[in-house]
Amino acid sequence: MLETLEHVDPAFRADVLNGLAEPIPAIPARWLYDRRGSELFDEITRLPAYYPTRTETGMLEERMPEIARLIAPACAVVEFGAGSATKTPILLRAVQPKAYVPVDISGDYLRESAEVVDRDFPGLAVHPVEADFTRDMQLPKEIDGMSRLGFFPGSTIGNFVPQSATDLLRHFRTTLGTGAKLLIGMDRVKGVERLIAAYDDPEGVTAEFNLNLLRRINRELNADIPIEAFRHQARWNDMLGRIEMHLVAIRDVEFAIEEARFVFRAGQSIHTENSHKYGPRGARLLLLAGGWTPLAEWTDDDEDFALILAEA
Ligand code: AVI
Repeated sequence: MLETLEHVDPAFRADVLNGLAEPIPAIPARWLYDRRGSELFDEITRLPAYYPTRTETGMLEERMPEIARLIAPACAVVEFGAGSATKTPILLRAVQPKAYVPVDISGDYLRESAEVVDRDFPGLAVHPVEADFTRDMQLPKEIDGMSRLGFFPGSTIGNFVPQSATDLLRHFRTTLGTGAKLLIGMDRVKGVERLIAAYDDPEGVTAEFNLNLLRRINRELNADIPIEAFRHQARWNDMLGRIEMHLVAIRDVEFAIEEARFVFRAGQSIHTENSHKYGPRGARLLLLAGGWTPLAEWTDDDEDFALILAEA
């Protein structure tokens, strides 16, 4: 029988083995996004309880003429992330840049979405960059000298703890240069019930998204974690202003990952994601600490989500 051995990312292995050995076990959220994880996240964005994507897209549609007036003239749009099939075209149609630079670590996904933009926007130069945007990176020389707009939608900034979020914003500033602008989406603080529902939906898609991390560990790292011994939990951490996703052991459980053995007591958890929520002051302060001066801010009628335009 022919077995296909999946390529093991050494960084994944190190993050899982080190993270589970910590006094408070935790695995960085970026490992939630294998192919299945990305499909499940896509499904999450369409759930009735998950308001951020719907709200931000609606705001982009409604407020774009006004946003575009403040952005002009942006010759190059640099998107941190591969670009969403719905949000990116709204921005590109309104801003009409000369160049579009999506930056993403996942080459396949990046190329697929860049091809769609290339097809739908004839005359726009598309320069995809396969890179981890949290690390040092080089923008294509074709956009040298062009005025730049960074685009970071989806409240992805919320998945970084404030210290890393500030580092990331500073890094965007260095990458884009002085005088650049940044359009960023940030989820607002709101009632705990709605937040919990958004991260623990009745359909169970977010639970599946979280548990998929254990399936990935079993498959890629030759582990034997009994998936049914863990359950998904979304917690609101009021002190730190964030939703946390955990995988909680529902009974005492022992498992092996390669040669390492782990024991979890019932009730112990693996912390898998943070999603920080910001009030208006907090959001602006974060941008300022990251080297960006807020210029304008838009929210929906319920003030669930904010889009902020800032300048370097
Ligand atoms: C990608 N990120 C902005 C999502 C969020 O809302 O923090 C990830 C997510 N996790 C569970 N649901 C959505």
